[in-house]
Amino acid sequence: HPEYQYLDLMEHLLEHGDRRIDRTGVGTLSGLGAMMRFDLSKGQIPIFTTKRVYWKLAVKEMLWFLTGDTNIRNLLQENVRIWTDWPLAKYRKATGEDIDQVAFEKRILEDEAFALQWGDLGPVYGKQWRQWRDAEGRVHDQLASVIKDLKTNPSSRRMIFHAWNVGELADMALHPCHMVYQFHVSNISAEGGKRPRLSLMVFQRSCDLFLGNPFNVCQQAALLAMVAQQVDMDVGELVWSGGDVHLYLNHLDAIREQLSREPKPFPTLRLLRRPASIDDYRIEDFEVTGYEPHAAIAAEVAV
Ligand code: UFP
Repeated sequence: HPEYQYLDLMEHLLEHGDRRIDRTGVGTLSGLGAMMRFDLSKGQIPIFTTKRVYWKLAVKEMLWFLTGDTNIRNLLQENVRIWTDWPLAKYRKATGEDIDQVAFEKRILEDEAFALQWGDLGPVYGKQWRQWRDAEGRVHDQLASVIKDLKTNPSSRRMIFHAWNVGELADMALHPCHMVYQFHVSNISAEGGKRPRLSLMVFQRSCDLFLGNPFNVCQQAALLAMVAQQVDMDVGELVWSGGDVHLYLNHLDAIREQLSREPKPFPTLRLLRRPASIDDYRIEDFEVTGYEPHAAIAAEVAV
């Protein structure tokens, strides 16, 4: 079962990970360099099954990246709360006010001026993907360029979008974790005849394997499915690669529990509609069937 790539990586780090301090102060078991490959050509989506993954949240986050937005307000409107920690910490530090997360989110939703001042994450993923500003002030829609290349020059080895904009890192709530996306098309021999097949490789420089990775691979697979649909190609493989892959020390019991479970088959993803462009997808377009995971396992995010 392909999920063993994930479980084996966590098990390896439990046994051999380097126990070290990290930015958050929680501490990790860490290693450098990992790869997982998921063959998605039969319509599967890698939503891990050894604990319940809230895949709609992950796909909604991906749809939010695609809009180019960087404020948590639109995420909260979709009931996605995974980015609140950072602006909340910033707000508490700046004002000294001991506001709880629910009250902060309520204010972001109800008060647009407050959201503008306190809800923005800086130039994170969406900004870089859709509006990368270069030294001359020109704005680049990297995702649109990739889609154009896929349609006109699919053998290109330059179909990349990238979020590590060095000059803007200091203004981002969190430096990009999944930072490089590279597309690749197979079945494009000169003889033709076969339908081209689109694959995606992602490089993620830093990965919280227990909480972050299940989200990341399923949203990346969703992106691959959307782009393939837009360029009329079949879906091939998702190749996920990680730099600093780590287990937070406060997740270890939860991870041991997860490792004791047997994976079940991956579910199937179907896009119910063919939107006019990559900008027009909605969460209702994603139909996932056959997802029967083990129970969820809760754990704290390191901020
Ligand atoms: N992280 C992920 N996936 C993500 C994301 C963050 O695993 O999509 F945004 C984790 C990785 C790391 C932390 O544990 O968040 C980021 O911290 P740092 O910037 O110090 O690597």
